[in-house]
Amino acid sequence: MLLTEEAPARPRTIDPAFRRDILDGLAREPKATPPIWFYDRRGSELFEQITDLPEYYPTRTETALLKAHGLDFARAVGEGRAVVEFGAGSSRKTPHLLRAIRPAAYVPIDISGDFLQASSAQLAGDFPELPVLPVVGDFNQPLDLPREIAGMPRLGFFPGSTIGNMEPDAAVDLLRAMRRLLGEDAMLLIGMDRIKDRDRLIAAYDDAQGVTAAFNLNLIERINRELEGDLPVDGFAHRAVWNDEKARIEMHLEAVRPLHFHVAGACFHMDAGETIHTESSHKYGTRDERLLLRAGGWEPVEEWTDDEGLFGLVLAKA
Ligand code: AVI
Repeated sequence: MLLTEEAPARPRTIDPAFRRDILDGLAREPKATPPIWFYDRRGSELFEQITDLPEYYPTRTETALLKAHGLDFARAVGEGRAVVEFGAGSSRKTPHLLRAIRPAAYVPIDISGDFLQASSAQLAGDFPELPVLPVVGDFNQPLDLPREIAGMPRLGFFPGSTIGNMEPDAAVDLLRAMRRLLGEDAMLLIGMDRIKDRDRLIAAYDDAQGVTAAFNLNLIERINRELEGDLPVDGFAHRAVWNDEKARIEMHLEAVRPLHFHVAGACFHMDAGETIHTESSHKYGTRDERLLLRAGGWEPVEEWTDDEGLFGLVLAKA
């Protein structure tokens, strides 16, 4: 049962937030741009391909955990909650959770209206009794939940270790905002990628087929297309680096020669070897996970992980 309002028409003009973030990011020392801008249509397709790569263990491992522990979730969470998924994307993992806990409603939140409509329609077909109430929006900004779930206890679902793409301060702010949005009796099921062998981590972000490189370089093409840029795509190389001090994989676009280019009328220069830092993907020890959740106002109650301890699914309560 898909309950939705018509999606607003997509603006054809330059997105002012994209323009501002890219111009600010390129003017910064060192250059750094927020990872949200990877996800245009092409970027979202490339990300879907990444999730199937042999080197990219997170999606496969988390999906196996969701499939294996349905009875545990049902016991720990109970039936009749409204599931609110943050950044629902293609929602490929969600059916395993919905089947296990039989919620009273499902509220997927995503910034991409097209993607959300398609995946919500698919889920509504697979779960005909379940009210599916999509919300188009940025979950980093204040949001309203649909009136239909007023009074229902909620379970927030934030899979994929998307929390890891945020700086620790921003991650804490988001967890607090989720706590406020979901209310007093809420629970949160969150995927958190674990610290592990450095080579395995780097391979996951620099795969042999070059899909992650294409995903990173697509940002250059998007800037050229949408912001009147003239960055030479062959002037940049994809780099994935493990930053041990900050326990994170960093993706960079490195200038392979001195570069001069323009974006939205502004001129930029890069020396050979200089980089644009395009994404951080933080990884967590078990203690880090608990500390982060507590700082965000959540008390961890249970955790499931795979045999190798690659990835954790943590259940927390408000
Ligand atoms: C979406 N996010 C959790 C992915 C990650 O693993 O940090 C994005 C990604 N970047 C490169 N590969 C995947």
